[in-house]
Order: sequence, then C-alpha cells, then structure tokens
Amino acid sequence: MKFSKFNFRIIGLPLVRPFRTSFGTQTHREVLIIEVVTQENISGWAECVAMSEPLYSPEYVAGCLDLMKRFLIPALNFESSAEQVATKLKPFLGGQMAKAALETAILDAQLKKSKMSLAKYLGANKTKVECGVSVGIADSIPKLIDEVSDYVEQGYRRIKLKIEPNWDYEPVKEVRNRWPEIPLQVDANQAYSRNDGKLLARLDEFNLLLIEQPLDEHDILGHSQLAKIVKTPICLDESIISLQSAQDAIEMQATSVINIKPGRVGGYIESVKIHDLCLSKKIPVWCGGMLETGIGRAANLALAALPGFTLPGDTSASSRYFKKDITSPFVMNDGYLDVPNGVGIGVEPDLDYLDSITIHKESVVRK
Ligand code: NPQ
Ligand code: MG
Repeated sequence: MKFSKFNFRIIGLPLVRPFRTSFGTQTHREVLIIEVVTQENISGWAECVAMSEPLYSPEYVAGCLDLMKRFLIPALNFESSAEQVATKLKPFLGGQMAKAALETAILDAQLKKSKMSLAKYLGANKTKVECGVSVGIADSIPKLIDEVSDYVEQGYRRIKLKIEPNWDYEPVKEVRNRWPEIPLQVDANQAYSRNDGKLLARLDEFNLLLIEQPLDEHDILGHSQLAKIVKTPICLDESIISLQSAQDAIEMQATSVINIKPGRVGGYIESVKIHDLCLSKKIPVWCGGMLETGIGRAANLALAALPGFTLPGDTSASSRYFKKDITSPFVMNDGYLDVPNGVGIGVEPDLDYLDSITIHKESVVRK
C-alpha cells in the first residue's frame, strides 16, 4: 500500500475517577491518535498507548510523536504492507509503542481494503470476551470495597487490585473475605524488591490467579527466584517487550502466565507470535490494558478473542475510564464485550468529538 499522509493528534480525556498505581496518580488520559491515509483515500486508525510521562515504560507521548516523525515514517517511505513494518523499523531500537501504533494504523487501512476484520486476520475463535477490571490503590479500605462492589454489580468477571508496599495484605484480605469466590489478582507495577519474597508469600492464602510484575522490569532472575518462594503464579507485564523476552522469561521460569499488551511488544503481529509460543508451552495469556480509547479497545478485543487468551483481560467497558469515548462506547453485557466484526478494527472515531478534545494536531504529507 502507498500512503499520502499521516495525521497525528494528541487528545486529552478526563478519567471518570483518578487511577492510582505504584507509579503515581493519573486524572487524565493524554493519547496520541494516528490516522494513515492511503493513496486510494482509505483511513487507518490507531492509538499509541504511551502515557504522557515515562512512568510505566520509557516511552511517552511527545517522545513517540518525535520518534515517528524523525525516524519511523521516513523509514517507511510512504509505502508498506503491515507485515513489513516491523522489519523496516527494526534498525531503530526500542519504541515499541510508537512502532505498534504505526503498524496498527496501516493494518486497519489494509484490512479495510481487503474487507476483513482484525479478529479474523489475527485468528480469533470467539465472538465475545470475558471482562476484567483493574482497580487503583484507594484512599481507604472502605473506599476500595465500595469501588469493587460497583464493578462486581456491573458484572465484571475478574478483579485486579493494584498493590504496593503497605497496600497489599490488608486490602486483598478484605476483598477476598467479601467475595470468597471471585477471580482475583494483583498488580504491583515493579513496586517490590528481591527481598520481599516472604511478604509476597503472605498473599498465597487468598487464592489469587496471579501476581503481576512484582519486581523491576529488568529483573528476570529475581522473578524466577521469587517464583520458587511464592505459590501464587507470577505474571510478567513490563518485562515482556518482544517474542524473545517472552521465550527467555518462560525458559527461566520467571513467569507462568503472560499479560500481552500489543503496544508494549511492538504490535499485534508480534502479540500473535507471543500468543502462539505461550499456547505451545501451555502458558495462559490475557490481554492487558493501557486505558485505551475505543480505537485501541476495539483492536485489543480482537486479540483477546484468540484461543490462548484463557484468562479475562483488562478489557473493560468504555465507562470504566471515560464519560464519553471517541467511538461508540463498548458496553458490557453479562460480563462480556462483543468482539468487533466490521472491517479493520471495526470502529471509527467521532471526528467532531475528536476535534473538541484535540490539544495538538499535525500532519506528515508525501511530497
Ligand atoms: C498495567 N494498566 O497493567 C497498566 C498500567 C497503567 C489497566 O492496570 C495512563 C495510561 C495511566 C496508561 C495507569 C492497567 C495508566 C496506564 C496504569 C497504564 O500495569
Ligand atoms: Mg500491569
């Protein structure tokens, strides 16, 4: 495919409630949205999942936009299939979220042209997926119980609690006592150290599905040592940035479950490779979340519909994060979200609403 233009915009969306994790409290979602326009005038859309600051990973919105303009788009030379993008961009190190966004926008346009849904292209075998929800660190245990109650009433099928030192054993105990049967897991976003094995092993009594990313993203050895002390399965998130890193972590027994986030691993095509590896190694996978708008949420649902995604993901309804989404809202039904079945990612942004929340806009046009 040949491209005539890349349109970028940075939008700002308030969150319905502040989201606190071990790396800080977010009240807004700043998102970089990409539209690629092909020579035959088909638009492909994607969002870059980087945060405004490099707190979750080294990438951030302004850096991703600069990387795309300065290196990635020139390397594509206004012509590529989605399948060629990763190879063409390989010389530029890192930048998985920026690369994933470009590849996904191109894939959306390509699939629209060939009239195929992303779900079909990726190999989905489900038409709806089970939804989980990620719950931030609360100001108090009663407030946490109120928030979790709200999600349980809405029908979420799995609860994930964000934890950090001094917000772990007690909140998890209270939630587990109140909902003895609900699938429950925790996410530390790297907040613990190698010496915290005994502390984390105290969570074993709560029958958790998994502990997500307790240690530093680079500490694969530490996670494998921890896995020998803690009975609860360890699940890596931030550490898994490619197929290679997934192979390494599995081989080292540092992870027995994997959270796949397409932005973190450089795209949906790399995500399918990790899925296939995990399926062959009997490692369960689930689809992570980066507080995506409807554009990113739609594509994540297509991925979560693959056969190896056997655990509910952080694929929540639009209303979990936003009062008004930039696409038609994703609404949960009996704890499930439907997998979009239209061509490409299967959704379109509301351009008037997009304009009303745009902070910055620029284009790169073919000369
Ligand atoms: C995680 N997501 O699994 C991430 C972390 C995260 C749903 O828990 C703005 C943008 C704020 C991205 C906060 C969930 C964010 C963000 C947390 C990602 O580790
Ligand atoms: Mg995580």
